[in-house]
Amino acid sequence: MPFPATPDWSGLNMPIGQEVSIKGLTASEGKIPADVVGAFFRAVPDPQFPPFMLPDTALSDDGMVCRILFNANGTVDYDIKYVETARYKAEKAAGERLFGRYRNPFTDKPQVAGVERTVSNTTPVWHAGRLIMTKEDGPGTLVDPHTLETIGEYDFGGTLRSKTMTAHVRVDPETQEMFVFGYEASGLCEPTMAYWYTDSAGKMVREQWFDVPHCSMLHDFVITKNYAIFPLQPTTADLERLKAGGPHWVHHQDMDNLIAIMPRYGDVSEMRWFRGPKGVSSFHYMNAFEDGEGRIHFDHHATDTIAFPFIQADSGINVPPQALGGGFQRWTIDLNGTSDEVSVEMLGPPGDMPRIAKADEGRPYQRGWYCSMNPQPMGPPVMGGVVGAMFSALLRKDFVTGAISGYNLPPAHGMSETVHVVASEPGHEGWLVSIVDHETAPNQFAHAIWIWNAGDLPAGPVAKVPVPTRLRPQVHGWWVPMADYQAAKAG
Ligand code: V55
Ligand code: FE
Repeated sequence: MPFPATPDWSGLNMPIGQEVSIKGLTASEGKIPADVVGAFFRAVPDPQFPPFMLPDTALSDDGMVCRILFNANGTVDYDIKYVETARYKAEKAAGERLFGRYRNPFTDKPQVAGVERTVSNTTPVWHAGRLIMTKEDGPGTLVDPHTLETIGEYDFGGTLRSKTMTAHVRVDPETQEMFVFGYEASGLCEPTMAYWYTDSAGKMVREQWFDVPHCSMLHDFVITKNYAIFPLQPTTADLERLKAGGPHWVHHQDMDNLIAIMPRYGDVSEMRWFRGPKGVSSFHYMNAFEDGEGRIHFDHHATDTIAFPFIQADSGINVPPQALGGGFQRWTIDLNGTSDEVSVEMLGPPGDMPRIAKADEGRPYQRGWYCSMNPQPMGPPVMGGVVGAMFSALLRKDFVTGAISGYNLPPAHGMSETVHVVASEPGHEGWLVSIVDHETAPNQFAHAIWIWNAGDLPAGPVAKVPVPTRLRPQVHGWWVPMADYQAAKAG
């Protein structure tokens, strides 16, 4: 089945379309640390069928749920299966693509009118022993973590009213409550948002709705010990544009970032609004915390304009990935101050896919890690993933000393987001685990799991485990310790 020869579906992004199960992989170099025992879940976009309307984007590719299981005996099992969403099932039955452009139901074939369009391809969320595959345009999909079979749409035990759920939830490390939001909560392009949280068992505590000034993209959010913070991006949706067959998103270089903040257990009527720099785009937030003097700090990767090439094209913007300005930044709002503007501090070079130790969520923290580009590239980046280029460096930021240290991948290597695994040794910073892709010849790829000591990235990987099958890049991953994985129930 031919796919369009665009970066979304060629090279490393060549669709694979196969459910695979390989048991008993072992390290080819180094040794898997004894702490690394558990399940590394990954959300992998991989389309069943080629699009019938162009341009289109890999963001609409069907979701696959991948599990890399690190066994106590040092072997590793690799499994990947489609997430059987309503959309997946409808297209599988028809034997062809039925859904049209990214987040535009007016371009769908008539027989799927009203069928849920989400592909659950963004983050495998783990909470209270449940695995929920997510995408921000629809409900989550519950998956059995042991069989990887799809159970169905997840509505928090019949309680959730929001039609959408973010792929970026936050779990409090002390209470194990899960904090969640959805935008376009009442329907397509509607300026409504939902905010809810559950108890440690995943039971809904409270869902509230609020109106926003415009229907804005909101890919991620942050919590602190006492607050929930919603960063509205200057990227907006418009129903009339969709009805005319147009794109979901247009980025506005002259529009403010808007930051909404409320007490995380409070009422939406307590929400306050702050303004960030115009036109700046951020997808992923590393962390946020309070400083005890009324200031809230949140750390994220900002670019001077939207990074996605397809949204740039729809917005009359043309800045290739390697030319994007911006960087790793700390934005601060002062709840006791008189200004509604955020202040901006530079923290480090550009990158994305931030990772922290789960225990640091929403608290003052010393260190975080993220993917970046080698500042002295040894050749062009490996092309692939939903943004178009793979990362070639892994960085560690120490917020106490200010130091940044890291590791550059060898030439023709690219990496995805890491997961963090806690170490049992006191004072040890833990381990980072990621898939590394090696372009061994034009359009030929070898893949391996690499593991780093999170406290000593320059030493290079401590173990490499080759995976002898073609892998498509993930969007996000989640680490689940073995005891939690084994204790999980399916439903
Ligand atoms: C992102 C990813 C998505 C999406 C919207 O990383 C934004 C950003 C993989 O799906 O639908
Ligand atoms: Fe994301």
